[in-house]
Amino acid sequence: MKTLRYTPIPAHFYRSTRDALAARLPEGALVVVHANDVYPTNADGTMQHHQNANLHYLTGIDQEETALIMRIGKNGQHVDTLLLRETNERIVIWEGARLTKEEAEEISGIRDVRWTQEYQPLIAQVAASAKCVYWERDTHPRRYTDVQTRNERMFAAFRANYPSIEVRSLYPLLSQMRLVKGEAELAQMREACNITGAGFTAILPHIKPGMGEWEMEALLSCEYTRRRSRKFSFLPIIASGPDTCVLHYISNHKVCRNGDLILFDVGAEYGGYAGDMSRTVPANGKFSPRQKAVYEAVLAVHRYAASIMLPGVRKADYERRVRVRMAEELVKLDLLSAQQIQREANDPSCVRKYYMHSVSHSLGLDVHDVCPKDPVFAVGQVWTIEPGIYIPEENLGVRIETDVLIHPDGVEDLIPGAPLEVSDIERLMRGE
Ligand SMILES: [Mn+2]
Repeated sequence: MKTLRYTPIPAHFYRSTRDALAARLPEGALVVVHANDVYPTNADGTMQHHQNANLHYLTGIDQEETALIMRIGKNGQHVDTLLLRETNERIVIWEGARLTKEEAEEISGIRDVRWTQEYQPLIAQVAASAKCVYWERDTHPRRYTDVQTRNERMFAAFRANYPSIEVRSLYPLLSQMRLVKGEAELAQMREACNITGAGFTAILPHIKPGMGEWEMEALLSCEYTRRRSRKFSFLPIIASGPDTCVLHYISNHKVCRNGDLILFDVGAEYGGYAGDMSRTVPANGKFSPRQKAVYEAVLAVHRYAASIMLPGVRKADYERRVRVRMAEELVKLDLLSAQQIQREANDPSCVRKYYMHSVSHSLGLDVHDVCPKDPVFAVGQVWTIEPGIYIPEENLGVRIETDVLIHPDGVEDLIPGAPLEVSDIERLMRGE
């Protein structure tokens, strides 16, 4: 067996995801899912490969130029073929060995593994009898890109050759399936969250005024990598002073000053799954009275959100109730007036001046994981809880984010070791 940096999920999980998908599809359907491309930079450079999440979910194969073809038969029966980039001596010497057919079978549970050269003839063969095709095409509502993905490129070629085959959307089905995590996935997510929290806690005693945000990024990267994460699960946000109010600040280029807050929104990847955590700490190790008041307000809203994230609750209603709770705190902080709130008691949009994002997103193989349009909380789902208050006129922003798993009676914090209370943060920063 090829050894990986992470412990892979057993193949029976991937068999179960393909079985569950096939059970939702009509007889005669064809499913095609390709790996993501390796994107070029300049000259002979490339970016690090990032696998297509749906391919990962259905096969566990984290290798470029991979494709999955499923033919759906009667009563959810299915015949699966995995196509792999052929490995050769030159590739072994320059890039290291790629998966053999045997290794790919062991990871994915797919017996029929072929080299990619067989892709076109196989497509020609299966298209002849297909009634419809479910092609992997990313239709995330906030997706915006000019870049054609490998799936779109392969789809365009397929469309040109087989214009009469009906095309249906695979994305909503997989989005629904991926929302509830399997036991094996939860093990990976717990590890991603453990690494995310433990790495952060480990660097806290080293933070001092005068330190560069990039130095904190370097320390975190070291802690995550030593714990077998392959990369940050998204570009880390380490924002001090005024940039605590910049939601997606990623340049991490400033030196933090005495009296600044520092907002960390960071996560480690493990085995393809994402951790995602935010904490806000004082550069000098001690919150000022105002910083503490804002921090406690965000923490109170966080606790409230966690208490109402229950199975059966519509996410949209949950978000609205959190805005109502946030409004109370903003009045206490003298940021909004009681009159302003009264006018919109049921859903105070005035909170958006200081709290402009939503409180929760689904988490999994993707950081902003796929999910249906109007989700309802259910057991086995993993969500972030991340309220924030941002006051640019005071150079003061606070976000507190945990990742939680929904149980029948409430949520479980998947990053239990990372400090939430002011006193715990200050104690850890003193090195105690
Ligand atoms: Mn998040």
